[in-house]
Amino acid sequence: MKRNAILHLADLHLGAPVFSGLRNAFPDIAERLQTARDRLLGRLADWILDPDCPVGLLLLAGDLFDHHAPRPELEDQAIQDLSRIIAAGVKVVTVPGNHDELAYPNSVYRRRSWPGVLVQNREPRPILELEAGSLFTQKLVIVSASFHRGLNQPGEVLDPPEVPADAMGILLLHATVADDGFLPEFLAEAESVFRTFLRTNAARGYSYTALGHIHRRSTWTVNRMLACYPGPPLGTSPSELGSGSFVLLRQTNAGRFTSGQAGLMVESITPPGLLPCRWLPLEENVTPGDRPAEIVERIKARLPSDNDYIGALTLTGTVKSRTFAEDCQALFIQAGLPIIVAETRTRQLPPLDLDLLAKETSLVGEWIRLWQQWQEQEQPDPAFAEQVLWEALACFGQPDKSEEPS
Ligand SMILES: [Mn+2]
Repeated sequence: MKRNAILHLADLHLGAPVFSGLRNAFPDIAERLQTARDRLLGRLADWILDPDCPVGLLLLAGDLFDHHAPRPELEDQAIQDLSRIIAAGVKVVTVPGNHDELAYPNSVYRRRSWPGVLVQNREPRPILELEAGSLFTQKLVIVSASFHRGLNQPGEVLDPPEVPADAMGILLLHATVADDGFLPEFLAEAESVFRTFLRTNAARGYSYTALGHIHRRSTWTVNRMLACYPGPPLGTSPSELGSGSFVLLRQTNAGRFTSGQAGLMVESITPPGLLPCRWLPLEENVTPGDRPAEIVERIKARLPSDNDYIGALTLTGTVKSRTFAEDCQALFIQAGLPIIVAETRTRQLPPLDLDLLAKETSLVGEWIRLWQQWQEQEQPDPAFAEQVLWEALACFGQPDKSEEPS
């Protein structure tokens, strides 16, 4: 197959420790996730080496490593993997990020010669040119810059050069997008990264801004330029699950205008075998009558049949007990179900004074008195009676009087 696509990676954060809650609850699965993350480049290299793989250029938009001086075996492995990719005729361009910054004397990028093109210039300038027909039908120019702590100002705005008229331009940056309304404001504040205005880049004639730094997959079209943060394909924790896919940039049809300039398109792909495990977001609504064991059963019924998922469960609704989430977590561990009760957006009910409610001259009071009589006469299962109570109170709107959990 002709190699006519660009693989745009960013924020792999190799070596970043996986969520400690997962390690405590399911050590084996945590280890599996750690390995899957840390060996991602090796699996990518295997895929890229396949003659059917369309990737002809690999762009690494920063934070390949979680630390500027990663464990030696991680460094060796990454250099080997990238060297294999390059040996297959695929160009590789790496721009350091703020986690794996170039400025440190012991930076991974300074210790020995880094495979492929390493971006070291502080001002944006062309760092790679590919002739027309070698990857895309047009001549391709990659422009990039590397942030140097102490020499560049935090949040420094980049001023990229115009793209030559005869070429297609790609801007490769570890940066925050500074245009109004693109990112939440707190993200665009000063950090040890550049800021870039997508509208400026589009006006300078770029067809694509290959971004890194923001971990949530985002794709924009600005005028006729595309821009994308790929984010990590496999995250470290329930608060960062990862996209589960990779970003491939293709030329759809030479000369035909589609979404981007010169017909570029961003494709999300998940080649088989590349991600040996994945986070699975789960959400469950809880009512005060629910017991943790029932939640576990309900979740169990919804789980996929494979063994490659790690559930990240968000509980919503109203609970009676402060330890509801912990109790659910303990049951998931006991049942051997790889689910982390990640986030609870539940409210806790205050203790109810039923005798006081029963004295009310209201519909609720009348109902409580009937409910108490029914229990005396029929002796129903107490758990069932309680569920009936909470369902009824929910209908009366009673739980709305509860306090927010502190
Ligand atoms: Mn970063």
